[in-house]
Amino acid sequence: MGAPNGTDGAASYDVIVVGAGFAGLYMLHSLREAGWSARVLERGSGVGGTWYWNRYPGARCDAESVEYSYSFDEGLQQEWEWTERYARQPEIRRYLDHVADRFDLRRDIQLDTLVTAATFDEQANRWLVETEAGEWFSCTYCVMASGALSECKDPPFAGLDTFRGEWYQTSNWPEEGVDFSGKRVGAVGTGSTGIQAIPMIAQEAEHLHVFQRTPNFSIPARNQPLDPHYVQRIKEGYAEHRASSRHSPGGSALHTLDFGLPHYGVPPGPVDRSAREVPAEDLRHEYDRRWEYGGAAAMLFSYNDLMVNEESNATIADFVRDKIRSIVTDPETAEKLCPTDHPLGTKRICVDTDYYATYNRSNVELVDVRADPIAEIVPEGLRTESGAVYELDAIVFAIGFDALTGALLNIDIKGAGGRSLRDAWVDGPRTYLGLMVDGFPNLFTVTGPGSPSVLSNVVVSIEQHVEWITDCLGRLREDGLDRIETTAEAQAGWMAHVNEVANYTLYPKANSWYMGANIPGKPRQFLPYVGGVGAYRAVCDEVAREGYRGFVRSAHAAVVH
Ligand code: NA7
Repeated sequence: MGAPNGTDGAASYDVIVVGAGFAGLYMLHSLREAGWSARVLERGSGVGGTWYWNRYPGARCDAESVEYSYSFDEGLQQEWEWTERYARQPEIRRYLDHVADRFDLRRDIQLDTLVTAATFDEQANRWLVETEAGEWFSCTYCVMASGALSECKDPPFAGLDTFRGEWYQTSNWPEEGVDFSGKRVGAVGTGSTGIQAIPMIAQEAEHLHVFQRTPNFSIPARNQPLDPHYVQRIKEGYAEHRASSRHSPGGSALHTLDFGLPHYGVPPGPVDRSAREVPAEDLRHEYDRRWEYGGAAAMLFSYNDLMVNEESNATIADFVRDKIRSIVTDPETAEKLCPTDHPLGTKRICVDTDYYATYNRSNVELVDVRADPIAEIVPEGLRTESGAVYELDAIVFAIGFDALTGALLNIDIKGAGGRSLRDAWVDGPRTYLGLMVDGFPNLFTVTGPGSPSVLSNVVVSIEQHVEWITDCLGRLREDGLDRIETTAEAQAGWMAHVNEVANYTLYPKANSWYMGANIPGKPRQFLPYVGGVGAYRAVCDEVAREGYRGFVRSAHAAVVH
């Protein structure tokens, strides 16, 4: 312990992995299989990452369970039984616990360990990783598997400490749960999280005020228990199915199936046509079919120009607004729930169960805090700028995350020449392929900014990154090398490409967390790579085949102090 000026005394590994979620668990397994010594440092008291922390009522994945799961082990994917079309948080957590046990991962995972700093010692060619408890670890390679949506926003409201009731953050929910019966509850935030939690809290609370700043588009999930025959057919073709997902735009291949869920039929696939060419009646019929099928992918991947042409996008946005008006009985509330400030899909589209219908309940009230912003929290509840006071016994904050960069910048990372990542990214993140940052040798990011990450079925993207990194380290070892870094030119070229592709789409038109717009002062930049999972994989594979184009590989182990 405690050797800030060198590696003496620090526990030494080939690789330190930060985070034990989907990414960290597979990274550890993959590294071990390749013969590396590795240690995973995880701040939670259990494995699971996102799925460890987000235990709020209604927490559920909005990608389908048969696809939102690992594909790297045929035995695992055959033996695990998902019970619902969209898995609930406790089920995903059980799955990740099972994975940790099945592959004997726990002995190399250190829980309750918050990484606070990582410093590259150029001469020793080693990273020194420091934890909050003052422990030190030394490693040749460091992999940040710290999550794209893991750094939650703290409530920024004055007076919170004076509140007489209880308040909760969805992303740090009490393990034992919360009983809202008989309580007057306020919910702040109507993104994917709020939209899942609100219908559940409404069923329990005496009264629920929803404080909405910006309405979001939400599509019905149409969740259901999984039919055993459907699962059996998926499992029979799992290997091919997963291969198709890896080369698809979004990491999902459900639309390639010729069978589907009972009652919902064959998943609707993309239509290779502009929505502008389709007569209004046919459009409505097609969108209706997809609305009934449920889920975001069926809606977003319908006509081929929805995400690049505003006129086309307006056809689907109008359709969803009409649905909202048809579900919500009070016309004024319905209008407040209709998003009008961004094209559909440019903010992360939500997937819900009975979200809009919840506003028909007599114990639920929508408060527009765009028109009358939250001024402060007061002992008895929440006060808006107009002076209105909403009396509350509990407040639930579902106000989002410092996405993609938050978890990385929370660690004091210092690379070559003592340069900090915070300085390097002061104008926004710069990476090569979302995998490495110029000036930070031997430091990898899993699903980092500049990679498909949150714009994909993220488990597919995680597996791709983990396998690419393990192959990369293996090639270094085979070639007698122990250092890899990217170049300023390669990084600039990749960032130009990331921006060019984003600017071709409608995504930059929204004040979304994809753009960093949800964090005051965060530079505006489209953070993930929108070129698609399959295309991105092809680039990464080609880079490796061409001797790691855009990277410099070298040997440093011989340097002795
Ligand atoms: P999101 O999508 O960032 O949503 C956060 C919500 O909280 C959104 O409605 C925000 O309104 C609202 N918010 C944030 N700050 C405030 C303040 N200060 N006052 C009022 N309202 C506020 O986060 P989620 O957790 O729902 O979803 C994140 C992702 O996690 C999700 O897409 C899935 O991939 C999993 P705003 O839009 O900023 O006006």
